[in-house]
This record gives sequence, structure tokens and C-alpha cells, in this order.
Amino acid sequence: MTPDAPGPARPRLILSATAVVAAVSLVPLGGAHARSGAAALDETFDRWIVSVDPNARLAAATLDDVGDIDGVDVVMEIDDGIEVIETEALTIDEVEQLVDEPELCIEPDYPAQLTSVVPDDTLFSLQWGLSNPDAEFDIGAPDAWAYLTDAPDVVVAVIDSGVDATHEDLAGNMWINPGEVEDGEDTNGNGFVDDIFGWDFVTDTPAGNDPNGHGTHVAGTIGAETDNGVGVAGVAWDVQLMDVRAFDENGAGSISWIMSAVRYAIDNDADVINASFSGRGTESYAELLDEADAAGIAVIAAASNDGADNDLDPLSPYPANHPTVVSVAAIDAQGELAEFSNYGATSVDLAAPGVGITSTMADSYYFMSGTSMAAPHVAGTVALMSQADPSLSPADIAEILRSTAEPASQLAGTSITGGYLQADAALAHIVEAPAVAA
Ligand SMILES: [Ca+2]
Ligand SMILES: [Ca+2]
Ligand SMILES: [Ca+2]
Repeated sequence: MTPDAPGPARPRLILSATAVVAAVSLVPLGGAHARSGAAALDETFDRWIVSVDPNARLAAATLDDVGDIDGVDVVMEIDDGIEVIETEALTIDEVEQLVDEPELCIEPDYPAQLTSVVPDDTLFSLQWGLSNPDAEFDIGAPDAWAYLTDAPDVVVAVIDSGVDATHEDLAGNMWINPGEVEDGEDTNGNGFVDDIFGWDFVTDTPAGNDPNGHGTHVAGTIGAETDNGVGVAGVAWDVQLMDVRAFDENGAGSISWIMSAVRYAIDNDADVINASFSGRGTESYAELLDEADAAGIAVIAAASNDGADNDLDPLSPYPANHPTVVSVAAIDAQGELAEFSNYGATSVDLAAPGVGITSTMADSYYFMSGTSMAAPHVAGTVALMSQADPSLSPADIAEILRSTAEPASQLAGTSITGGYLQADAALAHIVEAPAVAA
């Protein structure tokens, strides 16, 4: 896999052709001058950039004559004296003979590879956390997507207030429990009746509803359907979102519901858990999180919204302060730690965008702020990382996230890294480095 690998439905981006031509300097000595660049002599092209030699600009009229040559179509003008023609497939030598104009330089219109990928989702321009043209504190999503857009094999358990499984931008990315069908029975024998999308431990019914909205927002950041022409982009364009509900319509939950949800995620083969909540740790809760870690599940948690120092109490907030869990603080679009965000020089791992985050909610799209919005940026990135290298352990993933986080002076001392999530750097690390020490 390379950053240049073509992906699905990507808009074509072509390097500035003007810049390519500007690199050319030659004095015409007869015939049209072709530059082969990297092309082999027998390589053929059907699209060419034709330019008037800078020393012969007064003779630009000759460019107009090119269109009259049999077998040449002028398809666009890039600039004065530079245009693009199409021909049948020709070698450099052959096109020189065809376009017999001494003042002209002809070069193949080489294909260019994407170094960033911009999806067509209508609200993408509002998603500063993914791509922020005004500042540098986004997660570098378009560059990350040049490596990988989809994590179709990765199951992310969203332990939250539920997920609206019918939302137009989520329905296609919901986890579908293998072997389960809606027939009033526990068809696949996992202990839960008709748990198609997951389980709702608040009401002890099949999941797929979110009366609060928080979990639906979180799910959209991780993996809204992307490049589908509507709504928002997810960090992972394609992923499996498991809905494990542990919070009621008022956003209140309990350790017992959360532990049941973690147990469900482990037993049903989740790869990642997003924990955009906090509470207090207990011994049994800690053991369960260790079991998730041993099962290879990366747990990504919100650092919490009290504006407090997480270093003070190892058992609070939980699960953020559990040793195997990645704890995520929130930054705004200027890279400042959000006023509400917890911090911790030894307990928080890194920051991610968490102020004014646009995502899915209630058949529509809303802004929300919180470390709850920061964690899913990381969880979505982890989904892409896990897809790129399924052998990575949760410890590997945490180490890569920390080592590739971008330090920012205003974040110094607020976390172990003093930095914020860089999804592109995390993926580059995986693609370029064959192995990470466990
Ligand atoms: Ca079942
Ligand atoms: Ca069933
Ligand atoms: Ca979308």
C-alpha cells in the first residue's frame, strides 16, 4: 500500500501543469520539441501539453495552428501559450513528427497521484477537525486518506447513548451481527435476542436507537458514510459501527451498564472501543479493561470535561486513566486545549479536535463540543490503522499514536505527548515501518 494507491471515487487532482511546463527550457532547433521526462522511448501517450517556447512568444500564433493538424484535438488552454491536446496513442518521436512546429514544446500530460483526498460530503467544509484550511490543528485526514480511506474489516464498538442505525449517513456502516436475524430468537446463540446492530443494556433490548443523540454524533465522527454526497465525512469512510448502549436518554449511565457493554464488545469480536464517557474505576472494571486489552481491543477514551488534572487520581476519570486505555483531551481550531478539557502530563496521551465538531444526530447534523468528540477522531484513526495492519496490538497502536502526535507549544505539559492527533503520520508510520516493537 502506498500513499499513491488509487482509491474509490476519488476526485482527480492534477499537479499544476503550469509548474510542469515552467521547468522546461530549450531552444527550438527544428520540428516540435518533445521532452520525454521519465518516459521510455516506446511509451505512448494520448494527451500532451503543448507550449510555445518562452523565447518565441511572439510567434504564439503557431499554437493556434496546432488545432488544425489532422489527428490533434485541442482540449483545454492552461495559460497563454500553453494548451492541452489529445492524439491517438503516440510515442514522443511520433508526436514530434505530427506536430511539426519549431517554436513548440510538447510534453506528455503525465498522470499525477493524489497526495490528499477530499470527499464530496456536503458538510465536509465545516469539519475543521478533519481538514482545516485556516490552521494546522486538524488531524490531517485528507493526507491520511491518501493511504487508506476504508476500514471495512474493523469493528468499532460505540459504547454510548446508542446509535441511530437508520441515519442516512450511518445506516450503511452499521455492524451487522453475523448469524443474527430478526426472528424473536437468539439466532446466533450469543446470548442476545435479535441483536442485529448490538445491544441496549439500558432497556435490555436490541440496539440501533439513540434517544439522546450523543452516541450518534460520536459514531458519525468515527465512521459516517463518506464520499456519498450527503452529510459529513467520517475519519474512516467505511467501518463497522457496533452499537452498545450504556447511557440513557439523559446521558446518564452506570458502571454496571458500561461493564456489560465492554463484555459484549469483547465477546462479539470488536476491534476498537470508543469510550466517550467517564466515571470512577473499580477493581472489576479494571480487570475487564485488561481483558479487552488482552483480546486485542484498543480502547480510546475521552479525558473528561471537568477542566481538571487527570494525574491526581488513578481511578478517576475512568476508563481514561486505565493504563491500557488511550486518553484523549480536546483542542479547538486554534490548537488550544479546550477550556472544559481535562489534561494530565502523565495520564492523558494526546489531544484531538473537540470544539465545534459537526457530525450526525437526530436525522440531521449538529455541532457538539467535548472530549467526547475528540476521542472518536482517534478511534476512527485507529480503525484505519487496524485495517492497515491487523497485527498491531493495542499497545502498538497507543505507541504509534503517541510517537506521531504533533507537538504544539500551547499543549506542552497537558499530556504525555503535548501534542495532537496526526492521522496521516500514524498511517505513514504503519505503512513505512514493517514492525513495531510490542
Ligand atoms: Ca444473538
Ligand atoms: Ca434473532
Ligand atoms: Ca457522508
